[in-house]
Amino acid sequence: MSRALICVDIQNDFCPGGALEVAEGLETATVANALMERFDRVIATQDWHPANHKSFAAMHPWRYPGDVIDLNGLQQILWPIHCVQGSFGAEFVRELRTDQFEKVFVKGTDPEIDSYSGFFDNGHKKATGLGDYLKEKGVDEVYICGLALDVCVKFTVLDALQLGFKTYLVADGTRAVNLNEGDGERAIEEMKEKGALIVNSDEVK
Ligand code: VGL
Ligand code: ZN
Repeated sequence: MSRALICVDIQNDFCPGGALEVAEGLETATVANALMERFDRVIATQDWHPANHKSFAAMHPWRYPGDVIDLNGLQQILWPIHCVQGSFGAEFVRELRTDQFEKVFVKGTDPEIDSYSGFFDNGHKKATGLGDYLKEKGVDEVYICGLALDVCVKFTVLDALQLGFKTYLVADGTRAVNLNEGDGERAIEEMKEKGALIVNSDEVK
């Protein structure tokens, strides 16, 4: 048995003061840091958009963050400009022990399609390499924390389940955007329904 901790998008733009701030987002770094030494390997994902990414409302005249459009056949929520490659907002938060990362997988690099999951783009067309990497290393259990619970963490968890990993959500190591009230709780329900195990960090031995 080999297990990995996957830290999803713990980046400045998703923390208070950032472009797409999540309340208490920084708490996820504290939890992730405390968990790292209990794992065989620690992997991170990083939202890493080109400046012209079409998930940005600013790319679409008269559209605003929160609007939903059709983007190349997929429903796309429009977001504020965030996690632009090379920007401060795209950096991992300073508190995060990035020296413990064995490998970082970037996502959202194609301007024409978004990528919430750390494994695949939203159309499930291209893989980031994370799934193959974990299989190659013999990982069978993944513990997932980070940002945001109701967006990228949720889709990363659902893909991990589909790929056959025993998948744990570290609930106290995530926070939700809550575009709509209750999104975070609904995300947890959906993950649970689809087979994810919900734990708190103090239960991870
Ligand atoms: C995310 C919205 C847009 C996330 C990324 O990491 O949860 N959310 N891009
Ligand atoms: Zn993004």
